[in-house]
Amino acid sequence: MTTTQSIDRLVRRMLELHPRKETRTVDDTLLVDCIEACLECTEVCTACADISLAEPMVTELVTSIRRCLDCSAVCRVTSEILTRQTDTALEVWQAQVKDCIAVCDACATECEKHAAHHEHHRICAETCRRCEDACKRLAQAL
Ligand code: CU1
Ligand code: CU1
Ligand code: CU1
Ligand code: CU1
Repeated sequence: MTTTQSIDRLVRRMLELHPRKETRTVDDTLLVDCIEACLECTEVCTACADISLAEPMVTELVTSIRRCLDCSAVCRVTSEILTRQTDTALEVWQAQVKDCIAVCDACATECEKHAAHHEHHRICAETCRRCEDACKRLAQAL
């Protein structure tokens, strides 16, 4: 039997299986929320950039494509680095999350400009804002 697990349950389960989970100083929910938001942002920004490439007005979307590609790359790496729990260097987490806040804000700001005429930009901007918020909440706890 195959069961589809929601991504937040899987992320939470894998964190629980870490042998050193008792030594973790960061609240699990903040961590899970941030990893999940980053994974969503990676997916949505990748799709947003790709959809933009196929739009007839693509030359007007160059900046948003660039922002989305940067955002998806940084969010992907953030989700990976936050997933790793063995011998965490907190200063690396802090720097990574700060970078993620910056790219998400830059991407959302650009995609918001196109949100009124493109649904994919509206979804992308909202997803990036959610990720920015989750990263900020985690940053305060680091
Ligand atoms: Cu993020
Ligand atoms: Cu984005
Ligand atoms: Cu976008
Ligand atoms: Cu993003």
